[in-house]
Amino acid sequence: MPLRKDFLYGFATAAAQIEGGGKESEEESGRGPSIWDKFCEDGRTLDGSHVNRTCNHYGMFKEDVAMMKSLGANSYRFSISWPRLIPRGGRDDPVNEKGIKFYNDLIDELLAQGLTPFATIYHWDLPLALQEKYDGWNSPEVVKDYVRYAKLCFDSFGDRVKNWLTFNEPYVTSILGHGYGEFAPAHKSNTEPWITAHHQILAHAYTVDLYRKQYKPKYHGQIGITLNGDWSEPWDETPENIQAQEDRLLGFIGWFADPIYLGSYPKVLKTMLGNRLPDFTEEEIRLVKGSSDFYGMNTYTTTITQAGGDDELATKTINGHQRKDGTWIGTESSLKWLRSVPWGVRKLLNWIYKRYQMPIYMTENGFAIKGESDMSKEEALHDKDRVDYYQGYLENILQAVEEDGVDVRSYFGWSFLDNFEWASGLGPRFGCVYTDYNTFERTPKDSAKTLMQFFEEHVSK
Ligand code: PNW
Repeated sequence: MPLRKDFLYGFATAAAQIEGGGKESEEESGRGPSIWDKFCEDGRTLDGSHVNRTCNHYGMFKEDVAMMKSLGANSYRFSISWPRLIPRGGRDDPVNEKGIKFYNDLIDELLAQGLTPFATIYHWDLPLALQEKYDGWNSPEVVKDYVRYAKLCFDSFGDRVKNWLTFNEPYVTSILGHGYGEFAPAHKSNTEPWITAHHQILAHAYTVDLYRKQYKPKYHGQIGITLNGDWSEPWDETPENIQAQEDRLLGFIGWFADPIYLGSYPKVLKTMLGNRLPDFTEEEIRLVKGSSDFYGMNTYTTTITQAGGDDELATKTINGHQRKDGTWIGTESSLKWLRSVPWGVRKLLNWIYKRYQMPIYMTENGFAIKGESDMSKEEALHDKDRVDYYQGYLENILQAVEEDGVDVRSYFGWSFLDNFEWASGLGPRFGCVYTDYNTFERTPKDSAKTLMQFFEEHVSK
């Protein structure tokens, strides 16, 4: 059985990582600062780079859409920037009409070229004013402001965007942004991750409720959330390591997916975290349970879990020791977590499909090659490690669909362009298309062709 006729495929990006716009453009475009502007201005990016200057997608979106089209994509996953639409972010704050126009133009261009828009409402760029006003995701106030922002998105773009993601990877916001302090807003805490996650889940649920009641009946779109999750293999077959592996998957993926698809946080989290894990009221859980029309999945790698980890953020068994196999191909040292492990994606797809029983939209998967930023452009265009990564992952995804019966409905490679890789700056290059950061010239790499050729061959006509 080949992939579904209506399978969506293409590339994924996020606003803060690609829009930039060159010198002074933010003032001209009216975008407000996000927590990532402050993160950059505080000198926290590895190479000193700034979200203000990335790929100039803001000025070049037409060329970008044309390139995606010429490569053969049938869909595009992008994110909408909250501070571009509402510079100060709050529910009573003014709207930036230039921001609305930018996304209208992008969406119209996509549709004119025959690409299906797949929009993420929140991909990490919280308006800075909300961080300063009430401590951002730590405050329940953010839920109301988020819902108003989402409503503006539906009112402005809902007639043309039929595929919505409320949040990208709330795990990363909570653990890296509010636990380890490696991402904006750079808080180090062993209580904030669970509070900020809780507020993201509630904001998601209220937004989905709003969409289903007010927009779905007229627009017939679908809405869900996308969660990151990586497979983990037990260190050995002893009961303690098998238990540690299961706890790892539940503490990582189940933390969000269990309440959303099954109606409560995993027991292991409650046991381990005690009162650090907030409770949902009965009314809230009625909204949270079943609040995603599909399972949105971002995945990159695999680990091996050994019981008895020492993660001070949670407790020992939630994370366990996360080990790697020395033969797995790695990437830049700033991305320690990323290894190419193609067989892991098939196991993960099966685990997710069995536990949550939802159609799966793969919304991110990709690789950055070690040393790519030091390569000449010519070298970087022949990105063999990335081609191998994609071929390996895609074969395993196909097996999960054809042999195991997993219902996969989309695949977006991360990423379209080399772009701003958050705290790592412009160093790691995840793009299937090469970005020259001086001229903003784009050139497709071999992997862009590999990826699109695969779908050309395997999607039913
Ligand atoms: C995802 N980790 O982020 C994001 O959705 C993208 O914006 C990002 O560029 C891409 O993956 C590549 O990193 C992650 O530390 C960031 O495990 C960090 C982790 C996982 C995902």
